[in-house]
Amino acid sequence: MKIDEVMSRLQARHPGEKEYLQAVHEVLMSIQDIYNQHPEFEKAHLIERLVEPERIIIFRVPWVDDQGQVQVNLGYRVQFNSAIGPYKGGLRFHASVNLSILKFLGFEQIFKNALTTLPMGGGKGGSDFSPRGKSDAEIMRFCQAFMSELFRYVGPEVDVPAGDIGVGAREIGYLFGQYKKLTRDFSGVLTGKSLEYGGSLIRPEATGYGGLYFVQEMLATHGHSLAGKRIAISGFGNVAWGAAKKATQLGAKVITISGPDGYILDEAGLDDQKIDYMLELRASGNDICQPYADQFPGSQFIPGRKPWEVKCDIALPCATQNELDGQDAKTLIANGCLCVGEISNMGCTPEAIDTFLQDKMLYAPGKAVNAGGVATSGLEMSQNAMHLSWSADEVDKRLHQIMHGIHQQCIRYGKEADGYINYVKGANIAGFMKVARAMMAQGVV
Ligand code: 2IT
Repeated sequence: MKIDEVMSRLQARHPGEKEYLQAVHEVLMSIQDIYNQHPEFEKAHLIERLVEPERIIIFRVPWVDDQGQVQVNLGYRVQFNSAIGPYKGGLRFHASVNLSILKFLGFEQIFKNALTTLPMGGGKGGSDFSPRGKSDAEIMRFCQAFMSELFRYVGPEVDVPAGDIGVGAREIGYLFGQYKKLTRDFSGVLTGKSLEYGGSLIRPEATGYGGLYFVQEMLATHGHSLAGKRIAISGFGNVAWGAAKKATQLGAKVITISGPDGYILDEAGLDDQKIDYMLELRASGNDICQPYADQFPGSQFIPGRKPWEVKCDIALPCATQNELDGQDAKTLIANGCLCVGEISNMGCTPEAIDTFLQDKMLYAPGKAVNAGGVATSGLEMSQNAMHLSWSADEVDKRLHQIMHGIHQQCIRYGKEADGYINYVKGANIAGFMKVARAMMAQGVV
């Protein structure tokens, strides 16, 4: 494989899709050595097939707002790879959504899902619809309009969407209701459902919890634990909430959260009350920093800046792609940061990743660290298929085991001659090898 040739062909075919090209480039860099040891992959043009989605569905989503005006959004589902199971991955509703974003997310999802060991292919979807500032009734009408088209292409053994940014339990409920009405089929077609109709305990917490279980394992390789560590978290949504909750339970001190308007520095650390308040902030659909600072005197709102300038032991990006850049990486290192666990998808820019790897920093990428979310979705699918539900303890135990397994796979494929664990390489190779073998077994399809 010649990476430059693959990339220039891809660039010519998909000009301007920069997040997608970024995600592909990172994986190709990691796998090139092992790929070149398998001439049968090259002969089967495996890479050329892997980098193109099996199918992309794009549709218009017309809906009527509270003023009676007709609105038109775009809806997408990228069915990227089904070599190891039905397409699986979230739906993102955010003004920034476009094909490049969903293709990068879908591509990452293939390897992440492979790492979980559960039978799930990779997919992603969403819309440029922004739930921010919309009424509950508008959100319901939008979700119904979105599913009125999507229902033809999904199903419990075909493609199982879930939440992502802008899609939580409320949206999943409206999407599920419309799917059931149209198909007369009550099935596990979506995950992230509420408990009463087939959801799994621990799914809301799972991305953050799994992230912290993984970070615990990373720290242990250097003889450290979470107790007493200062943690900088970005974001304020479901992922940041779960991460803050588990970090605090494990004895660490979470000193920042952030929103689009800046970040909160709370030197006293988040406690149960503050963590519960994060849920209210998220549900409000407003900016979060000023209300938090007003609610908890002693905390500081630092407008227009990112939390990576704060002196911390551990940094956990929990917001969105490319939220931590090369300069942020240098600042973290200069401030003595020990460990960066990416809980957002592709939270670090390529420059930031290079900086961490050159510095032999404890750094692990989203597709390993945040895989607990989709893994627990996989456990929700299992429970739905068996028509039963597991206790919180049972789900949490399985999640813990899965995260441990992912960490082991990263060591197996990522440990370098000097003992440094390159988690980027480890996660990419482990995920890729499983998918590659499945694709080889299934022929040219
Ligand atoms: O990025 C992700 O892994 C998710 N948004 C969760 C996907 C899922 O199917 O639970």
